Amino acid sequence: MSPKMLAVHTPEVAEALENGKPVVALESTIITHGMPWPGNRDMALKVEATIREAGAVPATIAVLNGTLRIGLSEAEVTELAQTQDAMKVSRADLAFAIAQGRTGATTVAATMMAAQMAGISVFATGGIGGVHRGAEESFDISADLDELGRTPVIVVCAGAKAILDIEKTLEVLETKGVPVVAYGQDHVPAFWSRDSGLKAPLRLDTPRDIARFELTRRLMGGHGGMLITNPVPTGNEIPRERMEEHITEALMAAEKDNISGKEVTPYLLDKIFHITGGVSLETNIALVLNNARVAAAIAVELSDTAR
Ligand code: PSU
Ligand code: MN
Repeated sequence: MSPKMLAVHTPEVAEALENGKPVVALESTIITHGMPWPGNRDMALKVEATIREAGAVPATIAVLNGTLRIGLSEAEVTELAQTQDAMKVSRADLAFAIAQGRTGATTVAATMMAAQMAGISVFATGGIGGVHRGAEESFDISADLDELGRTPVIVVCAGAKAILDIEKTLEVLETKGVPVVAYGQDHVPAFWSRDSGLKAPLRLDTPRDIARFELTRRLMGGHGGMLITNPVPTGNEIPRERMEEHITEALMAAEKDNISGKEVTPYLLDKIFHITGGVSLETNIALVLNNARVAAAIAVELSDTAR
């Protein structure tokens, strides 16, 4: 079986890929484990619409009943958004979910794998996984970082969440040779906030510059992923100091409840959603839409330049 036969594309995505049109991959863990219903479905559909408006084709990726799907219909997005027991599928679980006929939502790592198999080079999400606070004890470091080191896909995010140790996350990315680019500013954004207080290793200001950088990397061969960190729009920002208080509260609750492994990120996100009375969700949706726009613009530039 060839890798292409493992995946089923929607006609829209298949046509776009065949004709070299811009395509943007989207993950699905953000739908099943990152946001509550029905905001999760609204977000997923709005992100797709935003990418179409920007002249690219969205491809939401998930495993449905054992089939790796590159692109979902509106009905499938709606159903997945309501699925309570979807697996959270990362690199370690992707083949398992397919072989076992399971339904699962892909993390950044698994979505990058699927995007590469499908020939999609740009991917938009909210936040990536990273090095958790206290990782020197727990060893909790997301497989997303390893994937960025090995799989040549451009990931557009709003930074790593401040529930993580952003400084250590940047160190690991540097070790793995992943370019971390701040989009339009000097500092790395921190998801809900525009500034993590940390200077970004690299800065680029236009989708064209990012496309040029990527094409140069391709000429060198054997490169992995690239991380574009795009700050949340000013009007939707939650200031860093306020976020820090909420995060401390959520982390204490996680420790009290003995949360570990894959449950950590969804648990913290849910806690923060409740602590902020839902404001964190509005911010989350705004930044994902913003990332979708930038990712689509990069995909458009890449397909123009590659022609
Ligand atoms: N960060 C978010 N929302 C999310 C995730 C991260 O703000 O939904 C999800 C992404 O799918 C990411 C995954 O790839 O969590 C990382 O999980 P882990 O730390 O278990 O690798
Ligand atoms: Mn983890």
